[in-house]
This record gives sequence, C-alpha cells and structure tokens, in this order.
Amino acid sequence: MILNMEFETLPREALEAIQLRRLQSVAERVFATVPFYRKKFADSGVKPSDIQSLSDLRRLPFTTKQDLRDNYPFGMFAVPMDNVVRIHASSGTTGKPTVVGYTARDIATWSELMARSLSAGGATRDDIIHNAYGYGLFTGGLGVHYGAERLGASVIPISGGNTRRQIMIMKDFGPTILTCTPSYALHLAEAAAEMNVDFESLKFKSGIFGAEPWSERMREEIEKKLYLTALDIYGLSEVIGPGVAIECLEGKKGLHIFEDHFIAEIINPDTGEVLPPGERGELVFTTITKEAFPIIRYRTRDITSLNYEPCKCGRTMVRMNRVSGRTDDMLIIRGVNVFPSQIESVLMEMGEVSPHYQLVVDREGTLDTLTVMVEVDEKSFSDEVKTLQNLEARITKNIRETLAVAVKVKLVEPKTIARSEGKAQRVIDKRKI
Ligand code: DLL
Repeated sequence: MILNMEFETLPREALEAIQLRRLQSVAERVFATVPFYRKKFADSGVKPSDIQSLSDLRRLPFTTKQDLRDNYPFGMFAVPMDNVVRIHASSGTTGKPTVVGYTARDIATWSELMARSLSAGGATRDDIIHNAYGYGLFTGGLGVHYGAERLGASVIPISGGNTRRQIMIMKDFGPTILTCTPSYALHLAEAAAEMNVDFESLKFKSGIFGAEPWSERMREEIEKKLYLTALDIYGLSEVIGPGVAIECLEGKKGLHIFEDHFIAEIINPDTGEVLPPGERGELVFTTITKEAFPIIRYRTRDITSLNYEPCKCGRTMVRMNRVSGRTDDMLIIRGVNVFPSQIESVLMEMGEVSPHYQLVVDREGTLDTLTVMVEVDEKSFSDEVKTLQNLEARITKNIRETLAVAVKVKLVEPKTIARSEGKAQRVIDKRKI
C-alpha cells in the first residue's frame, strides 16, 4: 500500500522541482553552519548559489567515511547540540564509529519513511511487527520501531538474540511481519525447526530484511523456509538509517528510493564521474531535508544501478537494484575481483548446500588464497566421504567456471559456522591478523 500518496507518486517534474528547492536550501545551510563544508566548497571553488539546476549537484565535492572520522564525533552536525534529540553510530570494522545525530524533525521524517517502507511491505495498523533488528546505537531496531508506531501497528521490540525465546513469542503473540537481517531470518528458521515449531503454522505474511547484502537465491530460501514474502530494505546510518529505499510487493524488483528526501547518483568509483541511468557503479547520496546531520554527496561504497522505468505499484520514485557488494568488500584473489555475493549465488544456485557460508582469505607466500567454508545438511554429511569429495569438487568447478577464480572448498558439519544475530560476518581475512 502507498502510505503517502501525495509524495510517493509525484510526477517526475514536480518531484525534481521539490528536490532542487531542497538541495539549494541544504547547500546554503551546510555552508553557513558546518566549517568542514565551508572549507570543502571553497577548495572546490563552488558556492551554494552556483546550484541553479539539479545537474549542478555534481559541482559539489564528495563526502567520504574518512571525512566523518576526521570530524569525530560531532564535528559535522549542522545544529547546536541542544537541538539534537538522538545519536546513533555505526560500528565499522576498524577504528572509531561513524556518529550521526537527529533533531526532533529528523526523527519525524525518519519515522514517516519507515512507516512508508513497512506499508510498502503490506503492513497496516492491524499488523503485529516482530522487530528483531538490534536496538542500540545501530539504527535498525529503533528505526523500524518508530516507523511501526507511526504507522499505528503493534511493535514487539524483541531486538536480536535470545533466539529460542523469540520463537516462543512468535508462537504466542502471532506477529504478522518479521523485521531482521536476512541471515538472522535463516537462523530463526533453524531454531524453530530445532524446537519443532513449523513456520507454516505461524502468522507471518511478510518479512522486511536488510542491513547486509543478500542474493535473489537467498530470498527464495527464506521464503521457502519461513512461509512469507521477503522484501529488501536498504539504508545506512550516515543517510538516516533503514528506510532510504524499499522494495514494493507489486514489483519485487528493485528498491524505491525516497527521493523527496534523498538524491541518488551513481558514479564510477575510480574516477568519480557520474554515470548515466542503468549503469552499475558506486551509490552516492545527498540528504535534502535532514537538519542535524545533512550530508552532501556521500560515497556509500555500495555497488548498484538505478532504474527510472515506471513501476506497476504506482510509485514514481527511482528504483535501485539489489546491492551486489561494497567497493571495500571486494576481494582480489590472484588478480581476480570477487564479491562475496557472487560466491553466495553460485553456492545457492547448486541447491545442495546450506545458506551458511564463510570466506577465509589468507596468504601463501605472495599469493592470496580463498577458502570457501560451507555447511552441508545432516543428511549429506553422513554420506560417504566420496560423495562429499565429489560435491566439493563440483562447487570448486562451478566457482572456477563462473568467476574465473581458483578457490579451495571445504564442506563443514551442520551448525559449525557462527550464526549472527545481526549482520553476518561473511569474510574472515587472516592476512590482517
Ligand atoms: O544497516 C541500516 C539498516 C538497518 C538498513 C536495517 C536496513 C535494515 P549501517 O549499519 O550504517 O546501517 O550499515 C549500512 O549496510 O552501506 C550497506 O553496505 C549495507 N546494507 C544496508 N542495507 C542493505 C541491503 C544499516 N538491503 C550499510 N542490501 C550499507 C545490501 C545493505 N546491503
């Protein structure tokens, strides 16, 4: 269902007029209030008044994660602290977290966008939302929570973890919408099976999964095991949190970006050049309504492409395709670029292994090696050694043929790969240890 008919279905021209006005205003605002932007604009020889059309956006400089680190923790806030009502942070794998702030109006905006997202996934005020995204500095838990309340649905703030108890609550409270990471969704399915609880007997109709990359095959697996329609939700704390973009039930093909609040661009990650619609590259966002933490041309490092074709759901907002990986997740194995999601697709395609896998990167002499650890189910694991060796050999061959990279495949016993309650750790890089 479309929650905000007025904005979500705006004709392109009207939408762009709003975007331009808001862009001009945010450029003025950051220039006046954030020393970082004032200097960066000056270094690039650009003034807010140079923004006369939407295409002038590309005259503004990019903002990177490093810029946020250099201004840690509150240096990029555009309002005094007494206007900030909430602080979130994303952990990041190295160094200090990235810190973001919200005014009361920002929280209202975010809640509306999350309410729109839940609504796109079929939620109404009659639904019960089992929210297993982590509550805390991570934006997932509270982001969904406020959206659910804004929509008028009933939210169960279960957060991540304590998995067996989650299953009991699901049985007893009868939630109809599940929100968590896709990897945790699979973990929930596994725990339910151990407790002899059949997801078919639960009341879920849809699940809104995101915060980490997942493949189309993974969607099929989740839908099959959890008896629900699985939708992809995208967001990042630097931009607002979850609710930047959402798939719709009708299309289930690409995620609508809420363009009345964010302008998306795709660039060539090596040159910074803006790419034409449809081409794959790095996603860049400019927030045009945020008050406490506006961000100009933020390089997300996420790789995707944009699709401006109309969607049958009626929303006019551009769709981003499923994120296929991050520029900094890319492994270079003996000169070949490999994204974990590509390996996942090959594994899932074969249908003989479980969706639990981990990639171990190591170095032998001067060469990088990649070992794909993947679980098989109980039944296959008790098969003869020869059968397992044969499966290993076939996976190795499929990966070599699809990705042109030589990997070692190691089949492991069921439940030996660590389960995550939030974002799954797919890559273990032993080279850095
Ligand atoms: O992950 C916000 C979020 C919470 C999104 C709940 C969806 C659901 P961060 O912790 O800042 O924020 O991480 C942001 O996670 O740049 C992507 O690399 C990745 N990511 C988020 N959603 C998706 C998705 C939250 N649907 C980073 N597909 C982003 C692929 C995703 N990657």
